[in-house]
Amino acid sequence: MGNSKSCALSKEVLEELKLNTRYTKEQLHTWYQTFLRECPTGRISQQQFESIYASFFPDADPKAYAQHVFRSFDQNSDGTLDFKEYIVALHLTSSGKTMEKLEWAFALYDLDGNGSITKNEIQEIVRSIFNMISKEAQKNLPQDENTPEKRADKIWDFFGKKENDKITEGEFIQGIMDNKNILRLIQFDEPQKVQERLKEKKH
Ligand SMILES: [Ca+2]
Ligand SMILES: [Ca+2]
Repeated sequence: MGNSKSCALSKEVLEELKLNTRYTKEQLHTWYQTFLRECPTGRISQQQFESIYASFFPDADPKAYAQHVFRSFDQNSDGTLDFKEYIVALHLTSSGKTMEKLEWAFALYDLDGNGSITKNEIQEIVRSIFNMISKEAQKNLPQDENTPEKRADKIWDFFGKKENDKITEGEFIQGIMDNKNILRLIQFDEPQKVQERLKEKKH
């Protein structure tokens, strides 16, 4: 007997996702089925999200970073990722346009969501990124960026900011567009790899 709930993806969500991502209706339907199978509640909790990261980075301490990434994906701040938020995250990190990715990076760094980034916020994210890098790999980092503090200083200097200044979203995006070196310093590309592996699972 057919299950009437087997394709409960609402038309609104489907249309919105089709509009904002490059995914087809068929792909979205298929992913939704898998999503529901793995997350029967239709939502990914922060704990589940953290354990996904933990399983991908057994030798690191990805908890803090996973929490920050989770927050940046949880658009309505209800503490869970629903299918829509999940697909937008997948799209952003794997195939989004540069501008979308930079907007997301800004949201990641803007911890309190007040529309500007302080040096403290930079330090906090950079620290969580360092927890993802093995001690061995940290030894190979350039002298002036081999601690979270040094790297945060370097980013701050790139933007030509004084200690208590703030970076607005416009400055953040423009700064990175003007100098791709900053991109390397602010990002950790593993989320993309995580997303890709998740995506493989969904096929
Ligand atoms: Ca949410
Ligand atoms: Ca802020």
